[in-house]
Amino acid sequence: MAQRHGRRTFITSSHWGAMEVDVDGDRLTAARPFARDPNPSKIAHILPDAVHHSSRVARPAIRRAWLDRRDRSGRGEGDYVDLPWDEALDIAAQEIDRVCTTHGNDAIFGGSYGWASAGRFHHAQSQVHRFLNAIGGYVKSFGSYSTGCAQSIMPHVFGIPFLKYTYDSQDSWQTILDHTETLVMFGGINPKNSQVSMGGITEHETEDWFDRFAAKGMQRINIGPQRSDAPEGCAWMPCRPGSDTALMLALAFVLEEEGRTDHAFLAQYTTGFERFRPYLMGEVDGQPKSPEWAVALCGVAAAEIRTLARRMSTTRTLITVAWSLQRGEHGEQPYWMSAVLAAMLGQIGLPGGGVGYGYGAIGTIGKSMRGPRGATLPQGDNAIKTVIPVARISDMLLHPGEDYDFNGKREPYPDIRLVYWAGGNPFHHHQDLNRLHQAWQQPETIIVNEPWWTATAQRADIVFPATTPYEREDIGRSDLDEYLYHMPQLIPPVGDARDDYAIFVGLAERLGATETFTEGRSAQGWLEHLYGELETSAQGLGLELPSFDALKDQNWVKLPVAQKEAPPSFLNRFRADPVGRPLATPSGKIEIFSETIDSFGYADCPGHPVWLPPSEWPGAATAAAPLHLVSPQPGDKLHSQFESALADQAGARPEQLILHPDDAVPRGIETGMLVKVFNARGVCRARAMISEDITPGVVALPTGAWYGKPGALIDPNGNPNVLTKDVGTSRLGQGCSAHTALVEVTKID
Ligand SMILES: Nc1nc2c(c(=O)[nH]1)N[C@H]1C(S)=C(S)[C@@H](COP(=O)(O)OP(=O)(O)OC[C@H]3O[C@@H](n4cnc5c(=O)[nH]c(N)nc54)[C@H](O)[C@@H]3O)O[C@H]1N2
Ligand SMILES: Nc1nc2c(c(=O)[nH]1)N[C@H]1C(S)=C(S)[C@@H](COP(=O)(O)OP(=O)(O)OC[C@H]3O[C@@H](n4cnc5c(=O)[nH]c(N)nc54)[C@H](O)[C@@H]3O)O[C@H]1N2
Ligand SMILES: [Mo]
Repeated sequence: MAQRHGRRTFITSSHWGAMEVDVDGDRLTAARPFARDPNPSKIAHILPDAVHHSSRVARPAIRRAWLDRRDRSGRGEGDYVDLPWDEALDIAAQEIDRVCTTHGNDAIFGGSYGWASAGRFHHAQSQVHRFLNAIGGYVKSFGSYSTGCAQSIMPHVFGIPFLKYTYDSQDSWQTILDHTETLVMFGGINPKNSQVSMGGITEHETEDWFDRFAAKGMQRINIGPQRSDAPEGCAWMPCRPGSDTALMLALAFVLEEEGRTDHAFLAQYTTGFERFRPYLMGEVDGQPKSPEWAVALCGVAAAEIRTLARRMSTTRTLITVAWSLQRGEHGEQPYWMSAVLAAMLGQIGLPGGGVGYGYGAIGTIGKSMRGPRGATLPQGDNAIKTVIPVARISDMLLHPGEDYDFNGKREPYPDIRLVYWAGGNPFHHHQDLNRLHQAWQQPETIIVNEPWWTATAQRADIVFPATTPYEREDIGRSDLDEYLYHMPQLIPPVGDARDDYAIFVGLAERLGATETFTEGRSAQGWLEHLYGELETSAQGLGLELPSFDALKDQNWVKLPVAQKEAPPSFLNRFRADPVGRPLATPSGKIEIFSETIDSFGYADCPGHPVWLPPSEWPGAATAAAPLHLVSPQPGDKLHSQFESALADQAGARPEQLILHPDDAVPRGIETGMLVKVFNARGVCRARAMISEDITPGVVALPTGAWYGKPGALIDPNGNPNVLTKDVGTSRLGQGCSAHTALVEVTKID
């Protein structure tokens, strides 16, 4: 235990910021945000209740039907047998060995998507991936629920991995403040979402930057279904979900019609405008993509579209696009089209102009500092090369051996016999949970490491109780943050919980992979090793870090990596020298038409951006499902984490559903009433909250509630994923389509 004499309050890091935590004996007693944070998240306060909640997994548990007769039916129905660690590890190791020997390692799915906890060493995904690599490999997943679709489409357009574009090429808040005159935010820039950043964020700044933008007189326009998606004071252009591409096309149409397109830029820096223009102007399909055409789709008046297009072409304009826009069917299109629109404006590569993605989605996007990198647990090599798009898990489990398309490739889904999950909660995060529940019956064995009895743990055959970050020692560090933390062990493990590392050491020992997995290091040895890496990386930047022992004493340190003007990004360099510094696309230029994508022959993602209506959106509303459901991230928490403690608070569950008075009044719904939200895929409860700040015809229910018991006719807590649609964004991106869903809402008497 790292408790130093007389010290009962410690600082620790988390995905939502640093926290000051009071400890009394073996209990956390209070937690509050670190005083250095100017705009802290409120998530901290629930920490002691959550860590000591009765929903913690106390001991290794094996589902009785599976233990007795390897019966896969009944997952989710409870009835677990607690076992001592040694016995449970023996059983799990034998089962892993059986599957590897009988079916090969490509019968193990270890994608294990999820956010887990902050802390460099005890990062659950790194641990599970390293372990599975040490025993011969596993089927992994590509991309994320956050940006899976963007990660597939955007490299075709800019020739760079999407996240590299985000972090290495987008303007910093400072550059935006200095240069941008018009900020056009598709899907907003939401400070609620900026609360979190993977690995940690100490000083939350998004709202302060917006205050400065306002003081400078920058025009800030939030385009989307909810006013609250952007800070107060921004103009709001209500727009139907799923319709942004139509609006972007109409803006492009006005530029072209009024002679505002920067053709010199297009000629020098892009390829394929001549293939796109006939579509835009309606020469190929008889339908000009005019504002008058778009109004029926997006709901924005034609005159407003024209005014905005003119403003964008006469001022330094930064187009920003929220990640949510690509989390829906045909999510490739608004992403690609936003780049085409920015190219037509000719400002890509100019400070404060062009297009940027995901500002506000997480708090560190827009920060320009780059601290020392490293302290990442190496995952080893995966001998199995099979990879599925992350959000296609139900398809994979339901259709083994069947071919599917993904970004130009056609491959069969693997035949999965064993699933190992650590650090994620698919029964919170995946779409169409009733379908996932069916798919989840297919594998022979499911093993989960979890601190809490989440909906996913409740559907596993073997559950290993994992510690939380407060029960182990770690290093807290993100290269997008100025701070470095020693995360002390605050309390002993709750119940019989073990660190993920210790769990995997136990399995590796039984499977003859100890040396490969541990490299002879204890957890303490790894911390010192990883810290050494960080020191080396810091030296490369001319920074002196405290010794690890000194950091332990200090608890945290602010590194002198002050925000500075970012070095020129690849787009600035490309603009300065398009011949000498070409993009890594086939043409060396920004691709408005992509021969590569065209060659795939996908009707749902052709060779240039097009308007493709989603299968479910306001334009396809039916009498049975007349309302469009958006399911944003929760403002008061991180996904489903700490849900059991939050749900205990009076009135906290079911989750709140926001709906417009025009939709509430005819249904006799008032604020505070319990409502039923449903469609053909599922039913959940929610508590109504009536607001003028949402577009009529749209309702919003945040993610994060734990999915209830299977077989229940109605999910009591309000998890929107009983309602969402489980289809890929297209054959190209195969991202998740969470924002594509129609529902009906009625009051519950
Ligand atoms: N409808 C809809 N659905 C969505 C989205 C949406 O917009 N709409 N968004 C999607 C997105 S972008 C995301 S990122 C996902 C998020 O989905 P997830 O990342 O799956 O959500 P979390 O609740 O963060 O899950 C992390 C889990 O790890 C556990 N955990 C924490 N620390 C540890 C640890 O040290 N060890 C172990 N073993 N476990 C640990 C937590 O208890 C928790 O159960 O949801 C997706 N789902
Ligand atoms: N507090 C908190 N912050 C978080 C998280 C959390 O769990 N809690 N999760 C983090 C994670 S993992 C991620 S990936 C990011 C996600 O960041 P985002 O993807 O930006 O966030 P969302 O909350 O999913 O969506 C933002 C808004 O987009 C709007 N929207 C939905 N569909 C459309 C559309 O078709 N068009 C337009 N114009 N708008 C649309 C909705 O009104 C929604 O409120 O957030 C991160 N931030
Ligand atoms: Mo995400």
